[in-house]
Amino acid sequence: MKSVHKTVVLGDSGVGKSTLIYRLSRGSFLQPSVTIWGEFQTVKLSDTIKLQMWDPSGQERFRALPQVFYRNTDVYIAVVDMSKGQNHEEIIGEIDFWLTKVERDSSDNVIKCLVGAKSDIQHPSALKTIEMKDLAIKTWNMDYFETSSRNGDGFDSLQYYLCERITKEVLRSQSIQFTQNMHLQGLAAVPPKKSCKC
Ligand SMILES: Nc1nc2c(ncn2[C@@H]2O[C@H](COP(=O)(O)OP(=O)(O)OP(=O)(O)O)[C@@H](O)[C@H]2O)c(=O)[nH]1
Ligand SMILES: [Mg+2]
Repeated sequence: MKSVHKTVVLGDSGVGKSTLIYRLSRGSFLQPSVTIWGEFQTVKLSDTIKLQMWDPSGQERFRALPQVFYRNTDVYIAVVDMSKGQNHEEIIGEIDFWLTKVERDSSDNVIKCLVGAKSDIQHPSALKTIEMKDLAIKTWNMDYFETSSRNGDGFDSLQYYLCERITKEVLRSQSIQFTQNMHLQGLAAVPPKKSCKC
């Protein structure tokens, strides 16, 4: 059973990716420095689930990361900044840019969600939670969570969601593996054909 799941956190510079990873791993807020190129670290989500979290820089000048950074992703978390007050089109444009990087090399079973970060300083004209949920599900078939790395709001729901989805995915792939093994054993049990006597 796979115990470490590659998780890529995506979004423009300053949306709050590194603080989100820090909050997931340590349960607290750290004033980060801008990410240079990309970083990764292992985060223990539960006793059985670890995430290897990849944190690509959102800055324009570091966007040429090799595709290997995004390859074989099990989970991706797309992040938008709720303090900006962006409209539908702006959010779609921003997230689509990042999704094209991961979706090129990810399987249909990848777990994905959208996070509206910095809920503690949400802009008055930011889309409401219900509108964000609707946008996420209709545009990308993703679930939506609102978080604040500053005060920890929304992290319980996000962690619960990730644990539940990953556990289901692990069980699903184990059951496929089990069925394949049974099939192979079944084939092995078939008596060999009698060899030709001539
Ligand atoms: N109020 C508030 N500020 C936040 C929150 N999360 C991040 N910030 C601030 O937003 C800024 C950017 O956060 P980062 O986590 O560095 O953003 P990033 O997406 O990793 O940015 P890059 O590394 O440039 O791609 C920092 O000044 C943080 O202090 C939050 O939940 N609430
Ligand atoms: Mg960063």
